Amino acid sequence: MRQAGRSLPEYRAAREGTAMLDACLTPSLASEITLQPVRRHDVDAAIFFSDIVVPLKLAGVDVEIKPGVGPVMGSAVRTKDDVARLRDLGPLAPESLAAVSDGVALTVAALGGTPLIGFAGAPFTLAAYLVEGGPSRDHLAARTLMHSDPVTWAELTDWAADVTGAFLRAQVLAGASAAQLFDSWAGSLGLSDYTAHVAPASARALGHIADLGVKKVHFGTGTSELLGAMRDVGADVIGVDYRLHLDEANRRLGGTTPLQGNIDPALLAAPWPVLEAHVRDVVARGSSAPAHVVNLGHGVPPETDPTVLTRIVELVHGL
Ligand code: 1CP
Repeated sequence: MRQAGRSLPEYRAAREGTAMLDACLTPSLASEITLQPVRRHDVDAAIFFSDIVVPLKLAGVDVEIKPGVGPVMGSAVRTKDDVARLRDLGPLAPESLAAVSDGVALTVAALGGTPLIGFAGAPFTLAAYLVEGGPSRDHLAARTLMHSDPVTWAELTDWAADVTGAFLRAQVLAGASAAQLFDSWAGSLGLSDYTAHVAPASARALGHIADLGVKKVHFGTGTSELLGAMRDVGADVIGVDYRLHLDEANRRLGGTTPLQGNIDPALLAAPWPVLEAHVRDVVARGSSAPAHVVNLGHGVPPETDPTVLTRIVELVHGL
């Protein structure tokens, strides 16, 4: 999860000379990069190589992914007129998503039974990039707009929900067996802001795949106070970041919801006995939930030794 591929030398070789978004939209390359960690680590599922801003790009937004920075917009979306211009781009037509559908279909065929997880960014996280113009710490401009012009904010997040929902739907229709919605930056919101100004658009995004029968995972960071609200937008599984123990997350969710998580990425660089004890603890705490998908509590740092990841998978399979 989270730019996981960057720790692999074979990823860096495959990406050499190709801009990130071009790589995402080249089906054979996106498929090859998706398969790399499955081959190397023997994980039980793959996550499609793409990015949460791909549907924005396909809708016509001026966005690129700058190396070492992340998604950067040509201009920030700050005013009612800016949002109107965005909405004029219209929804994302299925034919605009051909490169995504083709990449997924190639990948599913090559995986031969190992499931593929499709994903998309949630409307708040996408709006945070659009309004800020790029990565930011506290998403101040986005949260200002939310309160100073709630109508424009709702128009923006509804547009984002439809664009990202179409991206997710294309992946599932092309063969992805589960769908993950990343609201990575929702942790900068309090519960009342989340419920009033964000949850409706997230429900709208997931609504795009409601008829397709795949399980929906919903993940955010710093969202320990939002877990129930994030489930209630229509998720089947809650992804938990590294800040909250899984037994406590399960308690907060009333013992009803499968969990995904939450090995602390910081410990990937710790001595093996420290990391091993942590992984065992994560698995033990996760066993309190109705089901548990083991993964990281956020992304793999690019400098991670990939052999450590292989060793974690072996350990978890043994458990
Ligand atoms: O992990 C994987 O490789 C799977 C594919 C994947 C996924 C699931 C990529 C490829 N991006 C994402 C999701 C994504 N992208 C999220 C949600 C998950 C999370 O919280 O990290 C977010 C917030 C982004 C935005 C983004 N794209 C960032 C973060 C910037 C910030 O604000 O901190 C970055 C660095 C990117 C670029 C990116 N996306 C993916 C890769 C492999 C890369 C790195 C490109 C490179 O340098 O090679």
